[in-house]
Amino acid sequence: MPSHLNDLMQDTQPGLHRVAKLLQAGSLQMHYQPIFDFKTGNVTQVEALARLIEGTRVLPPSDFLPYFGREELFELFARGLELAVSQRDVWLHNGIPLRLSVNMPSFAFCDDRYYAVTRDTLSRHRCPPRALTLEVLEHWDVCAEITISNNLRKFKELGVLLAEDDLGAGHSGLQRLRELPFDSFKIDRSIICMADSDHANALHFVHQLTRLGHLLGKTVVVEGVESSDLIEAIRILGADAVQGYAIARPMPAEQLTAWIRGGYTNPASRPQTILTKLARLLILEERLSLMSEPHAGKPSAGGGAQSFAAIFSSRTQCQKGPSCLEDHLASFRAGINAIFSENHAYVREIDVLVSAISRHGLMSNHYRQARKDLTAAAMLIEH
Ligand code: G
Ligand code: MN
Repeated sequence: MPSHLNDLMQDTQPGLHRVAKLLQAGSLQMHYQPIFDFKTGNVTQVEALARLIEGTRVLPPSDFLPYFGREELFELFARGLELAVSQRDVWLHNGIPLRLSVNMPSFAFCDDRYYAVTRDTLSRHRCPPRALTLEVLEHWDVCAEITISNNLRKFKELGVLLAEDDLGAGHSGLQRLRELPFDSFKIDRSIICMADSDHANALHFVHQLTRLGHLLGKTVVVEGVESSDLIEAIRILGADAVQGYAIARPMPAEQLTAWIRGGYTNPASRPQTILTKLARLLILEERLSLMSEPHAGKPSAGGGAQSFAAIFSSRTQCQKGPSCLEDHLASFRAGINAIFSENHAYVREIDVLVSAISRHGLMSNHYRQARKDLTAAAMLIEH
């Protein structure tokens, strides 16, 4: 064995022993993070997240998951589910009905024990299966495709909901989303990371992934949301729910009870910022683009202005020829004015933006640059 592997084994064995003992000794505690549902304007669901208690320390999953093998992971799931489902009972008796999300490794679909323990835990607590969402993170290639889909079907028949977790990160890809009957997916926080300055890019992902999810009949949750204006932007873009520090961090059950009782103010009533303006602009773009489908996005080969105008006027419902384009652009401009209305500060940028559309189309670099300039101007004024 190479020496670095030898070192690793020596390092991980005591680690495994320590955390596995904690798990067996009942030191598992679940923390709960609220998921805010836009439709009801309430927290209707919480994600249960595992913590191991070691003395006064609360160990997060990153401190123990790397040491766990199949057996420990199953134990963690079984115990965690039991704790979460019992806690749901307690909340229910206290007049707080909450649905649960529990994380489950994808190889659960090739290990019958996961199905059995889920069925038994739910029935022991008389918990309706639809009150439980199992969030599945992909580490596939663990067993045959056929085994995965058969087992997945068993969970579906039981009636629990299935979510693809961390969509867009690591192994959580679009192929599985297309193939497997997930009820929902969670857009990974890396997708909405606002560290780079191209906010439009992040919002495009949320918007289009949400549209994709809805077209496929799935519910879309955005996770890792760290600011309240981003919550509002995500609402504008049409996602169903959000989760993240901007709402609340994961917390122990009693704390969550108090937090819910304290009442959570609807984040949709926050002031408008550049992110919410940008989200509204993306919706306007979408509308304009649908008016000119299927060609509006294509950069024009010849004279840009003419081709974009021609596309509009060639639409059968467009009786008025080129003036139809003018009508659409006028209402687009009115929409932008309403979004960026403060003291007419952006007249020049808005002019450039609208003319970039009529001359080069919505998907052109000219338009993207004009949108960047408008955003930059708006940010300057905001700060
Ligand atoms: O990937 P999963 O759905 O299991 O996400 C839950 C994890 O993400 C938890 O470990 C939680 O602590 C973490 N988390 C939750 N909200 C946020 C957030 O707003 N920002 C960051 N960086 N992490 C978060
Ligand atoms: Mn999860």
